[in-house]
Amino acid sequence: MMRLSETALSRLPADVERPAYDRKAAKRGVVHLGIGAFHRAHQAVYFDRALDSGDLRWATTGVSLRSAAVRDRLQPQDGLYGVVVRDGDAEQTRIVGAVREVLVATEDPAAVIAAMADRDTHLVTLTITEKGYKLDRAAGGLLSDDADVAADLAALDAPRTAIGFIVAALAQRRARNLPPFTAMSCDNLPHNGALLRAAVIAMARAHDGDLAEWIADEGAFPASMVDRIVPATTEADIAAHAAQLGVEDRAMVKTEPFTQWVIEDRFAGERPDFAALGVQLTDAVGPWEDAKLRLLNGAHSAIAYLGGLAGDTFVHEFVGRPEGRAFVEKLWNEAEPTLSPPEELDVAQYRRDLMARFSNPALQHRTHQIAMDGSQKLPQRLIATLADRREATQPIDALALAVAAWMRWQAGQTDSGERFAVEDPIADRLASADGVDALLAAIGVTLDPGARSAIGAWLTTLERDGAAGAVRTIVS
Ligand code: CS2
Repeated sequence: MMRLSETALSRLPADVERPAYDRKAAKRGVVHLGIGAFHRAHQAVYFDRALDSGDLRWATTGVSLRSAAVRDRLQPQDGLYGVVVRDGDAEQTRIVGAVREVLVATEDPAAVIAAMADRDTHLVTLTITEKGYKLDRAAGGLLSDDADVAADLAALDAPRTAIGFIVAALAQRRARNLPPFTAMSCDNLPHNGALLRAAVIAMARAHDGDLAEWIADEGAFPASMVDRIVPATTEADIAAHAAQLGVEDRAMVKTEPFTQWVIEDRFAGERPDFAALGVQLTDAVGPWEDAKLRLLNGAHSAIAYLGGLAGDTFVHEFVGRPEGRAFVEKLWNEAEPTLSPPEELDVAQYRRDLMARFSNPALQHRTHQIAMDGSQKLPQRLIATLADRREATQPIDALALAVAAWMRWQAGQTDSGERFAVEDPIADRLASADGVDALLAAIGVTLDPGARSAIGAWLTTLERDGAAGAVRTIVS
């Protein structure tokens, strides 16, 4: 079968949306670090719409920090790929043209720095996942015992971390009298803008105090909240997509209709007309971020561990059971009072929409995918909520069960005895941590004795009755 490419575009079925602009005339204005499925289904679609609107400054250079897999899929396709939006039985495909090229940082770090230091590059966006920031959550600052951080602190000719690349490129821009680009984290971390800024300034300071000061004064690190559910693409998805398109697209992504991007209105220079693209610009991203992390992501992680232990392959299976839905509602009842939601956010409606999004059977969002990297996710998704409730002397039943399920997950075995590998950057440390206190300590968390014993009690129930039993108990 023919591969998707510029020349194959004319063969696609008429109802497949495609770039309406002249791709060759588009200039690169964005470098994106971490070009995984999420970027392709989210930010790249916004930049594609900006190009479609006639503003040709926003083509993207994607960067893979480690693997060549995405480059090897996109390059033979001239950077083109399909975003397949699935909603129950309905499906709509858009071919995105915003990605001009993909660079693999380990192969050619100088090319990555050059792209970022180019005068036409105004935005550097990041989806490098929580662990990519290399932050020591317990002690604060950069991870001092990380080999890549140590290498970048010593020299930046061939950076290994995203933070190192940003500093190296900003140094070049400063040397050439160019303004800094705007660096925008699009990862699910609270205060992601401030975190990125602090990490970049700390790395810069290790090399050049004046550079660090220039970045602090002139740089811009807006916080942003991104939301779209993008499950990993499977071979079956690629085959179904090929049958529909009549050409093969090995870089496709599948997603839901919903998409949201809230950005702190703080830029160092040019930007697309974000408001016209449906992006919300605001002074305060924090309240949006908290609502999303604590309601969407908190429930996601709880579903991943409880559902995964009970044998659910997909999220929609868990919320397809009345007790699964009741559990999620209970978790939200606990989380909601800890929020100070933005005025524009109708939380009751948001919860109804979330439940509908989780229930979308066509997404096939795997519990094991969400379960990954729990040590990086738990603190902001569940632990902070739990700590806030303890502080306010409010009960923590569902939150405690969710945290206990994460702990039970570390044994690497479902309730029916099926073994699986725990995927986490500190998997070894978690495997050897025994009991509630040791597991909390491993992720840099301290909780009061009452909270710890509530978690411990649910851990005992999970061991005795399994996740399905524990969920039945908590909602009865
Ligand atoms: C999920 C998120 O994998 C996960 O941890 O909770 O990727 C989630 O799908 C997105 O944040 C939705 O915007």
